[in-house]
Amino acid sequence: MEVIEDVFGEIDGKMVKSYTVKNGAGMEFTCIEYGCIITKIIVPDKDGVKENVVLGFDTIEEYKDHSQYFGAVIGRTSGRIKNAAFTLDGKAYTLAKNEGGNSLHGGIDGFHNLVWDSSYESNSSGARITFTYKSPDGEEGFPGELDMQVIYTINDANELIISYRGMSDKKTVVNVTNHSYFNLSGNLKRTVLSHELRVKSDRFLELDSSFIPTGKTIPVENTVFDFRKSQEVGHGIDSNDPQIELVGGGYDHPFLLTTNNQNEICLRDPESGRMLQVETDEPCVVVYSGNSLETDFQIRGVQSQKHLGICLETQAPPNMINTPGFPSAILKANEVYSTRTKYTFALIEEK
Ligand code: G6D
Repeated sequence: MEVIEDVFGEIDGKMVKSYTVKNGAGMEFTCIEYGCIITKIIVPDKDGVKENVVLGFDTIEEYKDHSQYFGAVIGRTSGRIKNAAFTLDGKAYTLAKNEGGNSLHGGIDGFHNLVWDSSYESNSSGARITFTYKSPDGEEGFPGELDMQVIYTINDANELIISYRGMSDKKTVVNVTNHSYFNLSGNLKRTVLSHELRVKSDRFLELDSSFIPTGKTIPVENTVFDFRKSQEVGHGIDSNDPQIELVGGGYDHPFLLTTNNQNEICLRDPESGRMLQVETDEPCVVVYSGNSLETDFQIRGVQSQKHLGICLETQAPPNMINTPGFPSAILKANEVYSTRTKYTFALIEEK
């Protein structure tokens, strides 16, 4: 499979490489060493027209100036950690505060804002791009020296498999995800409000005024959070559900998954015929409908706007280190952190 290595740009004097993979089924995938960002995923529509289906830029400067984590790896922890603090084995840790008094998405210099080392392999069945980073003990306030790997594998089934692997010399917390904004219309022709979403989830996590889970789970039954059967993303956006209104008219919520590795999530765009199926070994997916996308810049010539993309951030529920009774994303010293999420791009008619 063809892999094109190139120079994407430079940050603080460090060159940032890009990798573009073209498979035999019409998919083209580009990622860069800065934040392991996925900058482009091109797949065909029902008429064979190949167009990009993620929010992304072609320059480092635009990512620095406008990106809200577009396509980036998120870590050490995804979501928010209340008061940017937690206690582990009786020891209190204070994280970088980058959203009011809380920690968001691993802090100011979280994984999204670092230049990773990289390598790639390619053969007739697929291509694999491996990003590595050694996070020093205490980086952004997190304990332990953490060796992290992020691996993107692309094959001829139009599958993107993202595998995360980490090991720390001290007990710590790790909860990594990818923050791609998907838009299956092709080259951002429309918002995602007419996309249809299905999620295998019976309960979602209530958020507080800082968008941090309260620890209470809410059944999706009879709410606009019920995506057990495919529903338009926009069907609940204007509802007066207090949780929809809280986050600015949309979704920004962790959904607890009822299965793993069984096509937990399906996003479809009937107009283009494109479909994205997602399966994961993670317990939860944060569905974020791009509620806070700004309107004062363009993305490859398209004016940014609210709901221009939807994020499907597979992960452990955020802030669980501070919420007893939930999986807490604790990684013991010298144990392996390992998770995997598969994104399959297909056509609605095919399935
Ligand atoms: C907003 O609350 C949301 C987050 O979930 C999202 O990741 C971020 O925008 C980009 O803060």
